[in-house]
Amino acid sequence: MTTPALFTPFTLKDVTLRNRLAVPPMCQYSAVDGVTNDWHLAHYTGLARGGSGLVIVEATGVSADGRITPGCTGLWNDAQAQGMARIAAAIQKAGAVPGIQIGHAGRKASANLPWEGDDHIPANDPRAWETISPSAVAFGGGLPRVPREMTLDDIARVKADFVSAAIRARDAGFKWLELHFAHGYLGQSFFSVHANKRTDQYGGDLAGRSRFLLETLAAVRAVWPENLPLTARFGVIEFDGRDEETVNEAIELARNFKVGGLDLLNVSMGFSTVEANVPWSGGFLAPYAERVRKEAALPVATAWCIDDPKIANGALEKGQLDIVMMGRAQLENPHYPYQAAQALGLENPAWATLPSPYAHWLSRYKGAGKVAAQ
Ligand code: FNR
Ligand code: 536
Repeated sequence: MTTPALFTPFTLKDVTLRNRLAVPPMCQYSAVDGVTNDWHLAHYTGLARGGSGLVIVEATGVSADGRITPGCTGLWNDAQAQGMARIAAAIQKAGAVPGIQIGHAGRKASANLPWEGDDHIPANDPRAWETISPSAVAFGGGLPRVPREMTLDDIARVKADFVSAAIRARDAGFKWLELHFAHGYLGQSFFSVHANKRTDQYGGDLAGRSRFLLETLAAVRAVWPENLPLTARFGVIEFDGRDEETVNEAIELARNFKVGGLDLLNVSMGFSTVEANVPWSGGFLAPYAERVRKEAALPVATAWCIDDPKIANGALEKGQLDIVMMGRAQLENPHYPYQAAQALGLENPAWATLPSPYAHWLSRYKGAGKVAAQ
């Protein structure tokens, strides 16, 4: 049989993924002072040995105030980088490409863990910290705190923090970097008309609202190796009733990302307003990813509710996507890629890329009843 598209390799720059299934970044809220621990090591190793081609480590703060919650990981000091180096090595040993997402949470920072409320920590709580955003406009809902409007010095500082975190990610051994410009955090807030009311060069028209994103990309591109993929996650749509305009602007930004050296866009949603009305259903973001892929000529990935291997494979075969990200399905079952392969008629596709302690025995006894005598 011909290999289903989901299990064909994907090459971007000097990096080849063993298949087109990826683990998207997913916060574990389990770090202390931004430093990873045994939980993260076991979690990411398990996901990588499950067979996905790419494992992207969770949203990692470029600074202490850039974390979403006190349990989020960071990359602003060497202790954090050392922990991350162990994770990158473990992912690679298990045959997946190690990636990491770095970001700043902006006005959604300083929040309680999801299972402890998912809302802002009260400003007078000693665990809280000041939140910053392009404008002094709150997100609302459970995140009502009004952020401080960023000064030009704040903007320069955050860009420099992205650069330092990218250098630490590079030196820790990650081969794929994703800038978190999505989900209503700081990057998305600069782009969003809901969050950005600035009247200076970082607000206003599309060029103004794109400036922080493009300048951050340029600064990171200068330190991230040219031969390794530099990608971003970005919300191209808000589902807020002005979607055509937002998607058209997002495609224009994607073209400029490409000019600025971006290698792939992980197409997501903006989550910049509590008024959003998201049409959840299997693969519902794929048509928007396809538009970016065709109209901006950028490779794309997307996630969100694609847990059926046939839908995933179909989106690839139709040319809508280059990579499919599956989050919750792989939390539920870290061996999901093997089962997806079997569902598509392929048996054990990732054996060859597993580390020897597994690959030797599995391939040796394939078809020999698995208990063959020497
Ligand atoms: C997420 N998501 C997410 N997204 C992101 O860009 N950075 C992150 O750190 C996180 N953290 C996170 C934690 C947890 C526990 C979940 C479930 C989700 C969103 C995630 O990457 C993915 O887009 C969604 O889960 C949708 O994909 P699935 O789960 O429908 O395949
Ligand atoms: C998805 N999430 C994204 C996160 C963290 C938690 C949940 C991230 O990008 N770090 C999500 C965002 C907004 C609304 C619903 C779900």
